[in-house]
Amino acid sequence: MEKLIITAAICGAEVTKEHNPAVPYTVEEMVREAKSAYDAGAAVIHVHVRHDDGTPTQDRERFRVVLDAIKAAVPDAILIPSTGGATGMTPEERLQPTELMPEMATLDCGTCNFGDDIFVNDMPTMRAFGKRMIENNIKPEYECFEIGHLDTVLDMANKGLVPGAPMQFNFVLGVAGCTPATVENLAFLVNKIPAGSTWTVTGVGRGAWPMAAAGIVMGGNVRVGFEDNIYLERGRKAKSNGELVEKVVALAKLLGREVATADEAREILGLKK
Ligand code: KMH
Ligand code: ZN
Repeated sequence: MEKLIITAAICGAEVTKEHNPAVPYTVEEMVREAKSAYDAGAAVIHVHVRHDDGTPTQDRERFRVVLDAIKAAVPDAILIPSTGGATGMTPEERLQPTELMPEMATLDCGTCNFGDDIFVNDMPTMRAFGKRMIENNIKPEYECFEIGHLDTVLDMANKGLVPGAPMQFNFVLGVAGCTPATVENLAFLVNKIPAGSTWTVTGVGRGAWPMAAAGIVMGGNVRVGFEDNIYLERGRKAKSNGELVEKVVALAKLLGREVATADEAREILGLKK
């Protein structure tokens, strides 16, 4: 089995300091959380940005400042800015971080319920995001929240509408209103991806730890972080993203899987030229 790539989704767009006071908003807090995750063993940092008051934004200049500050603190880490942003944002708003030419960015693979909201990724939106990533030579992380999202993006890849092989998928399971975080659902998805692809699993809420264990033993990769889950265990909040990553590292050790450095992760993801 390849080494395990751990991604830390350090802040997301929805979780707040009311949920967990360690959720980062400011540039300094973002750097603190990215560094805690990297030092604990994360090779990849998935980045959303906020204004200092916690409001989510996709502002290009805010992304520039945050990404530069994280790069200065952890130069090796692979940074994956979000093009998902928060529900209700326009496609144009969401695309702003792609203007900064990141090596990777998320590409969300279909519309779905998102708690009480709807996360809109209709076909014109997805075609525009695919075109932008082809033009700017950005490797997408294809985020699938629902089973049908995978078929949608595979069809687009066949038609050359999004970047093709080798594809990196992130199966985000357990969002309220979407495909539940079960091993059965994960196995169904993993069995459908093209040979040579890589994949990560993200379990949301109470799905976080079962999905982390499944990702480790099934040969995939694992995402954790405050975007998805704020608890180390029932009733015990994590004090940092680093604590969540440490738990994945401990699980991997128990289960006999080695953890990839950022350099090794770049190789596995095909980012090395
Ligand atoms: N905040 C969610 C509505 C992504 O980063 O690409 C979407 C999201 C996906 O987090
Ligand atoms: Zn995200």
